Amino acid sequence: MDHSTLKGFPEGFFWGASTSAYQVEGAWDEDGKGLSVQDTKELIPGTPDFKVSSDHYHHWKEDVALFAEMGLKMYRFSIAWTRIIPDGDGEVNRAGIAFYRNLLEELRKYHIEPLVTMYHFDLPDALQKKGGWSNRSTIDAFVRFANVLFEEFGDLVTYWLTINEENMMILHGKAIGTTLQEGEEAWRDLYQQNHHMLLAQARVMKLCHEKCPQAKIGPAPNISEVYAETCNPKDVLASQTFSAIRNWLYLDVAVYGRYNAIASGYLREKGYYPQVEEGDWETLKGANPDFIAFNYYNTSTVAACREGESNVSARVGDQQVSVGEEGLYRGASNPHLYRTEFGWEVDPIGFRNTLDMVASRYGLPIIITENGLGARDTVEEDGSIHDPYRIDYLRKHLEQAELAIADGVDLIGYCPWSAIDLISTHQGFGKRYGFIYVNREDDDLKDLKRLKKDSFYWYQNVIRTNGKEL
Ligand code: BGP
Repeated sequence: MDHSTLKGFPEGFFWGASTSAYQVEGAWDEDGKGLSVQDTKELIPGTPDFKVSSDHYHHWKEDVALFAEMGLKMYRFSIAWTRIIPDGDGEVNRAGIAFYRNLLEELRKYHIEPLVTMYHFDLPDALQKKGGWSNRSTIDAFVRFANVLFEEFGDLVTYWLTINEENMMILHGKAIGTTLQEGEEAWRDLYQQNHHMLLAQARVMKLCHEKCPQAKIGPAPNISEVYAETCNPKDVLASQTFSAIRNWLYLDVAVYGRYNAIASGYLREKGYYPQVEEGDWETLKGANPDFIAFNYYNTSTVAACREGESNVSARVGDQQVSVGEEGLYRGASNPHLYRTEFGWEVDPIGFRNTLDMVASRYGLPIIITENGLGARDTVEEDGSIHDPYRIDYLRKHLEQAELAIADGVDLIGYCPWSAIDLISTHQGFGKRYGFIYVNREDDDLKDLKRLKKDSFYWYQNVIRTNGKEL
């Protein structure tokens, strides 16, 4: 809809930025930290390990000062489970607690609201060796870990996120490290893992409300509008099916405590429906999230399968991962969108569509926890970094966010990916997302110096003007 006037961004809007522990911290085995699945997984050839990452563990003070200079009102980061409980369910590591307390106090010093993800792709390897999320006892381990977080940091954290991109961990289990298997057995197992994560999430949300009544907690999946390639009803059906499997399976459980009907039909048809134990539905219904957080990079476009062809990526354009299912949907390209140098489609209006859709379905406040452009940056001789392509991407998405607010979406925060350069999940350090450049390459750690990109100054002004100047 067109709006005669825009409301602008609300007072107190959380202008933020995001990172995750294993992609930014480094210090992979320091101060008692245990190994996570990210430390032990087989690396994609040509990509670096996560031993040093951006070395934030040793630069956190300097980094937070830069976040404050940029004007951040919120910083979304994750706590490494393996720093707090190195083997996942044993002794608590005081050095890990101290690191995050210091970080949180530093953020508070600058009036930056922390938004803490409890688990971002880095399951303790010791738990993985016992079956990881396939093993129901991992639910108890996660609840225990969350309990430690509420007790140790409850005085410093108001906004919590449970699990980052659970849907991507299921749909791209091999790339993210959730599974090593392939084929039907892998899918059956992944949907059982999913059920366990959903239960773990629900129990942690309930625990949060009991232990920290002033706190707010939400899920953090990756959500995107799924377009039908044409208005052929068969293509529309395919897009609805894929959206149920990709989006609503996760959010419907998080908010309503029930499996989405179409996703259930799919799971039953394929023989992937998980084992549900007595009391599970009650547990799922007890979650009651306070807000929805989601990551948004792009949309998907699908069509009905034709002659058995099938290829669609849940993150369309990401050439490394491509899935599709015969009899359900196949990938289609969208002629209205352009792609980044890494092949990701860019769809700012799709962002508004997705915001509108999530707001209409769930009626909860929304925080965007990731959105951004991965690109190769060049440092000029004088140390400046001109990244107009990143500014352009973010500006276009913020314009759409403002329109979504006018549409009626209760958007309370925007945390683009990423606050500072870090390692991509599977495409190395050269694929940069940050407002702050970190001087290292994939195979050369250099001096890890921090440099402000043009986008740093641009975002600083956006925040200063509360989004009036984009
Ligand atoms: C999301 C993850 C992040 C981040 C981002 C960018 O899926 O939550 O951890 O990495 O995508 O993706 P990539 O690093 O693959 O470019």
